[in-house]
Amino acid sequence: MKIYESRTAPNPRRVRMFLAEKGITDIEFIQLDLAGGDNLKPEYLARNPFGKVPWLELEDGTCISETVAICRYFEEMFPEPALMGDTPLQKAQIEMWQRQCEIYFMNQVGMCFQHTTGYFKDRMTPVKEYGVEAGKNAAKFMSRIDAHLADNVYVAGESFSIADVTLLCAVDFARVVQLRITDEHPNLRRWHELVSARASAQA
Ligand SMILES: N[C@@H](CCC(=O)N[C@@H](CS)C(=O)NCC(=O)O)C(=O)O
Repeated sequence: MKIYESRTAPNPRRVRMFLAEKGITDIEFIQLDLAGGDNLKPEYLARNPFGKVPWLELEDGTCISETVAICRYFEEMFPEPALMGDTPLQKAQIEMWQRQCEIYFMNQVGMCFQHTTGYFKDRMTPVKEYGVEAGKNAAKFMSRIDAHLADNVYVAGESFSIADVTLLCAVDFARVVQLRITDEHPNLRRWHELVSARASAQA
């Protein structure tokens, strides 16, 4: 199996961390230069039409893109430790938090980055005001999740899950747009120290 990715990008880090939690090592990682547009080369678009990393290529050539879809594949193939829930209720709660962290925080951080820095201006039209607004949305989320973490050890409750993976990778990436954990986020800080101490956070 191969994973096409970029070492510094936040979505590939989510997959690497997920795999590290499961102890899956038998994978070849292929690095693409995103700024240089490697991911948009015709030979890659033929296999991964949306051109985003990460994507997984199986031995038979089947390609799976989307971080959570890749994680779902590995969760089904290697169920232990469960990172997407065991019971129907846990599965629903983890998916709920995972999506909230992704949609209302990670994607907002991404839009803030792309639209305020113009990093991908060769392939999109940056709209600065949109980026600034996205940054404000991301900042609001940090306060909301801080309040939630006052009563929860991990994002989805008592157990570490894919929701923590998404939030950690997004919080760490948010530094590129000067969004940082401050004294106004004591619970988020406690959670960040806890999750960053896991070996998988180095993946
Ligand atoms: N929804 C996708 C998002 C993937 C994504 O946006 N990847 C970024 C890197 S973190 C990328 O490939 N950017 C290159 C580009 O947009 O050309 C996922 O969850 O995997």
